[in-house]
Amino acid sequence: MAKTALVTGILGQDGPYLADLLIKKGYRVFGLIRRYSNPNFSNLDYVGVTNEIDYVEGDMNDEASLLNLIRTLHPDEVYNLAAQSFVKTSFDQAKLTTEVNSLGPLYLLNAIKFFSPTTKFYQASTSEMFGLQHTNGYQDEQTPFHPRSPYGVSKVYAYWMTVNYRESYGLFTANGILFNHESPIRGIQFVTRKITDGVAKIKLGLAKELRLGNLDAKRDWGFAGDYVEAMYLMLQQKNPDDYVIGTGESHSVREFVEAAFKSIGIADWKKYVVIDPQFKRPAEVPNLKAKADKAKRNLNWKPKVSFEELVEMMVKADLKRYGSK
Ligand code: NAP
Ligand code: G4F
Repeated sequence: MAKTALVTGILGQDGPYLADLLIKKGYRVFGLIRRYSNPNFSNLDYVGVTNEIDYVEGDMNDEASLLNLIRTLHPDEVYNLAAQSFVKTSFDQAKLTTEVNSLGPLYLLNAIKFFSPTTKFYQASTSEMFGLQHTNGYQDEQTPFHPRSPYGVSKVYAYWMTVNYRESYGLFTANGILFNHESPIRGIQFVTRKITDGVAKIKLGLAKELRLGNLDAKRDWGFAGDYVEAMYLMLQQKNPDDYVIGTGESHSVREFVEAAFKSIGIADWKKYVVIDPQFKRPAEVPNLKAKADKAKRNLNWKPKVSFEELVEMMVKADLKRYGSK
């Protein structure tokens, strides 16, 4: 019989890439969607899996809907990707962020504990949990947490609950501590997609400027398609564990801007970029750089797409969206 997986956050960025991978591996994929008058399937359409998923309705804020899904589906694997995932918004909507990102995973863990204890659980943890902390300039599984936003704090809670349910009840639960990963279907608010979309518009004469916040922040950016493989691999191991996933390369927002403009033949990007304080945060995470040696060793995982390839892929996709050949 085909293995089954419940994927929350199916309409986001990672959900479609993960669904595609699981379907190719022969899984039946159940995708959790909230109740919408008009759900947006454009990311699933982009990846080409819209019609291959069984959609189930529920909400991370609604415990009963999650309990009922686990009770009735008994999935082999649950990938909890749903979140209020935009860091800047979490400063203004801290309670909502906490409910979705902290209590949502707790509801799923309880549902598994009570109704389906053999279900394996993946929690989408994040490098934002490290915040200011680093170990000789990088972050790995041993680096302590010092979150710098309500988003980061909410994810630390879910991280430890995931560990705690493994230690307390023997559940197969794993945290993927993923560093920033991007793609042509990255949400438009996130800085990479905002830049590639802006650059495409400038190239096509549809915009004159690109307004950004802190250009000095550094991130370890990889390709989402590579990262969902790591999620899958974590649930295929003999023993559950937590893994840092990233490229080991760090670039500033300024470098991303430079590379994106360069890819359309513009060297003097400063003419187009305006610094706008509204895009700065009350507290910043200055520098993220992964040391993913454990994932390489135990999961045999490594990223395939380079920083330059990622920037080019995203700019090209945005140019295509606006109709450029
Ligand atoms: P994303 O594009 O923002 O997608 C998040 C998804 O969560 C959306 O589909 C959204 O549904 C869903 N969601 C939000 N609130 C919900 C609720 N109350 N009930 C049910 N679903 C809800 O995020 P992503 O980039 O794919 O990231 C996936 C996960 O990895 C997130 O948990 C994120 O925090 C974490 N993460 C991401 C990165 C990264 O760089 N991308 C790095 C580390 C960790 P709607 O479509 O209905 O709004
Ligand atoms: O693209 P961002 O909004 O991503 P951020 O805050 O790093 O969070 C993302 O990655 C996390 C993993 O580390 C995930 F957990 C999280 O869910 C999300 O996917 O911002 C990146 C950097 C920040 O330092 C920000 O201050 O870019 C800087 N930035 C500069 N100007 C901007 C802008 N960010 C945004 N969104 N918009 C700007 O105009």
